[in-house]
Formats: sequence, C-alpha cells, structure tokens
Amino acid sequence: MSSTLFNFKIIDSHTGGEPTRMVYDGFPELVGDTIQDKLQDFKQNFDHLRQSILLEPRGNDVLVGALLLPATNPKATAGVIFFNNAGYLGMCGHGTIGVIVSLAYQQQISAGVHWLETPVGLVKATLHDDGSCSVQNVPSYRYKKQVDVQVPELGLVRGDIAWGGNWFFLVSEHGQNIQADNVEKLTQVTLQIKQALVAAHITGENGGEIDHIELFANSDDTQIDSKNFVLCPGAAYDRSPCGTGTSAKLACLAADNRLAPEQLWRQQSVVGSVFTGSYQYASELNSEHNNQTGMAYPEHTIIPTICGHAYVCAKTTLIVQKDDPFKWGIAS
Ligand code: PYC
Repeated sequence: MSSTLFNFKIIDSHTGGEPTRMVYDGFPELVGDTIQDKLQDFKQNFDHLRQSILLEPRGNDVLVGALLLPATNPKATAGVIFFNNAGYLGMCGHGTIGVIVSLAYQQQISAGVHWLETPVGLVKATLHDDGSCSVQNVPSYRYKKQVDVQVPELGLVRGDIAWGGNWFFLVSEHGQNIQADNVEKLTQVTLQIKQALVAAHITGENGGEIDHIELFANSDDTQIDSKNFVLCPGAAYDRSPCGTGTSAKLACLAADNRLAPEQLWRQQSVVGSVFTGSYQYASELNSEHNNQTGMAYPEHTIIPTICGHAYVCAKTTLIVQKDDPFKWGIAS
C-alpha cells in the first residue's frame, strides 16, 4: 500500500455559490517574519501543494484555497493566504467570509469583530448574530478611468482599472447578456479582453497584472443596483458577486460621485447571489488599517465593506499518497 505524504485537514464552504477550501492543518510550516515572506516561501517551495489541494482529482477550477496561518500581526486572529487553480490572490472577499464562517463552525470564534492578516493588508471581519459576515476590506481605489483597449474579436472596449485587493478591469458597455445561461460566452469575451490588456501592456499601478475582468449590467430585480460577471485568474468565473470586485466597483462609484459614503450598494452575481457594499473614505479610517503594501494611495481611496453569507459544505481530510501519479493534481 502506498504511504501517505500529506493529510490536509480542510473545511469547504461556499459564499453566494463561490467555494472556499480552508486548510487548517497538515500544511508544512512556512518560514518568514511577515505574511509576505510566508507567501514567498509558499510560492517558491510548496506550489505543488497548492495544485494538489485545488486541482483535480482533489479539487476543481472554481475552488479558492485559504491557507490558515498563525498571525504575525498581534492585532489579527489569524493570517490567511488565498490561492486558486492558477496561482495566488492578494485578497479574497468571498473567501474571507468563508474563512470566518468556517472558524465559527469549528467554534474557534464567535459573533463579533475579527481581524485577518492577508498579504495585501489587514481586513476586519464582523460575524453577525444572523450568520452574515461583513468584511472591511483593504484600501481600494480607481487607478485609471475609461481606458481603451482594442480587442481583436470585439473591437474597442473601454473600462476602468481599479484595485480592490486584486486588480480589476471594469466594463459597463459590452453588449453581452449577463445571465447564468450565457456564462460560456461571457467567459470567452472576458478572456479575450484579458488577453488584449496583456498584449497592449495595460496594467494596474506599478505593473500589477490585471487578472480579474468584470462586466456589469442592470438587474431585473429593482432591489438590486447592479449585476456582474467576474472572470478570475485561471479562467473560472466567480459565482459570488466577488468581494474584491465589488470593492473595486465601489471605488469607481466613489470616484465618479455616484455613491455617497455609507450609502448601500447591492451587487448581484451572474448566478443571482448578492453582496451588500458600502464605503468610507480611507482618509477618515487610516489609523485602523495597516498599509503593508507600501503603496501610496490616491486621493479618492476608500475603505469598502462587503456583507454576505457563507455556508459550510464539508469537513474532511485530503490524503496525498506517495505513489499517486496525480498527487500534485492534473495540470491543465
Ligand atoms: O470574492 O474577492 C473575491 C474573489 C476573488 C476571486 C474570487 N472571489
């Protein structure tokens, strides 16, 4: 019988349909004084474990992984590194809600405020008595307004570039139907936009790769402000309205004076799940948030808060056996 190399203890949850796999035991200790150092160690020495945990046959392309770590910042309950089928995410809004609900399921935390440390900064999560969770995200801002990109298959596409913990290209005029029965076409179109951005060397600030493409439309539901489709790195689409994507959207709305501080924004996903969002200006909240990225944020920088529900789906152990030819996943 083949010997066992790893036993990863995991909790799977979904937030508005988008899955999170929280790994809370069995991962080798990552070295480093900061969470950014630990992320480097993960990338350089344990990327095969990312693939083992998330790719088939143990996972799938839609899963987002959340490796739970001891916090290096005394303010935080835990550190978390988010990863997916293609690599690593700066922050993940649906994933943060999934982690908080999973920690509560394990009775590690109860309702109240919990800070989590991520590679792009501290986030403040509040687990409410009704089971919903609000995430006060990292500072978010629009970097460039209405940038033109020539997409060979589509023609001229225009979008805002904004940071919400990841880099986004946000497009409102696209002529596509944002409907669950149209996700194949939406995936194709957003992949074409992403490839065109790369070809045109259009990036976020400091050359940051724009790895999320977000299309918007009106919802049929009059209670909803906007519906979106979000392409994630790795070509899967977000089943949730995307916490970092909604943060980027709020930053653009704030910059255009289309949404006032504290005003509620209801963002619906392509599968119909909803996050409620609002913001405060970062200048009013600076002391609470640690800017660990060293970035100088522009004037209209906001601190977004996103609220949603997550549900636990499974608690299990992933086993990696030495002789398994697919122990490091099936690379696509
Ligand atoms: O909720 O921020 C998010 C997210 C990013 C990628 C998938 N979900």
